[in-house]
Amino acid sequence: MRGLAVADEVRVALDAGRPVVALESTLIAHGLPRPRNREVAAELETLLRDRGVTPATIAVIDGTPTVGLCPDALSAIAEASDVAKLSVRDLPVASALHRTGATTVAATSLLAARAGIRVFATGGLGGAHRGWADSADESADLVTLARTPITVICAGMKSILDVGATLERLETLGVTLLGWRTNSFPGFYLSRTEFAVDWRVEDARQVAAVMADADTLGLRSAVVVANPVPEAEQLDHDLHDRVLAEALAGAARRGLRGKAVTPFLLETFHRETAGASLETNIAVVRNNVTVAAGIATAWAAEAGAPGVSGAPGVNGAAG
Ligand code: PSU
Ligand code: MN
Repeated sequence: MRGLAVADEVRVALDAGRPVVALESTLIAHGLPRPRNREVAAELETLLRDRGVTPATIAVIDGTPTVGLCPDALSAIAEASDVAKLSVRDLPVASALHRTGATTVAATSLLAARAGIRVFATGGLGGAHRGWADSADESADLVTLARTPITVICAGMKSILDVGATLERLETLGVTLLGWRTNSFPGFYLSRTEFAVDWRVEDARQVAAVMADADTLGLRSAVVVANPVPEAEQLDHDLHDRVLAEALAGAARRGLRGKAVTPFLLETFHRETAGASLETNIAVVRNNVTVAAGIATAWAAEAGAPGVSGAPGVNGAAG
């Protein structure tokens, strides 16, 4: 793989021990409809800058894994109709064939960690799909989080997945799970699910302390911070349940497989809720980015002066 390109402002911030938050591009290219996606991409970066945090949106541009996109690159990812969806296994191909693509939670986590970034905000994680026992459809997000030292702030995972099975897999894989001011695992469009979280944190300093102690213990796995969308912004429960049934039936009818499944389900949701799920989705991401800004700031304070950053033996740093 050719070298990672790290934007100057990101490199400068990391070297100075200032807070940086990674952002994902599949969410932009395949998770949100055009042209709203481009506006949201810019808004998320502004939310971070307003809090004194440097944004690092990650994608592969003409074959170069890029950490921190310039406005043109962000537009290319948001506006082109044929942007590839890149998980970890796709990265060397996109690189070798000089392709442009958006990175999933898995690929974004890997590239962020390589660049020395420890905090990443997204909407929802990929996970075990409903019917996973037959289809074996489990997102590579899970195994990647098992071996990548990054803190991911998300609103859980969408109910298009088998949430219970995904939580079991996260436990098996040794991914640390924290509820952000909640005892209930959040349900992305909905603020709560029937599932409990074992550990609840109240503030960013507690998360930074968990990260520091994970490093001290030599763990190389991710910390997932599950942050519920505020109740006032969640999707109507009945609408949610009806559209979910329709979306799942539609995917089954079309016999969708592999990486086409998640974008199809998301698009169906946005269409069938007449945009209500889109507004909730955007609220979810904004909310996660805001919490991530606080955690990155606490982490910068925890990790201390430049040169003693907590990133433990991350291999193949930018070059
Ligand atoms: N969940 C969402 N929105 C998304 C995704 C997940 O609520 O856009 C994207 C993320 O990039 C995630 C990817 O990493 O889908 C998972 O895809 P798959 O299930 O094909 O691994
Ligand atoms: Mn899949």
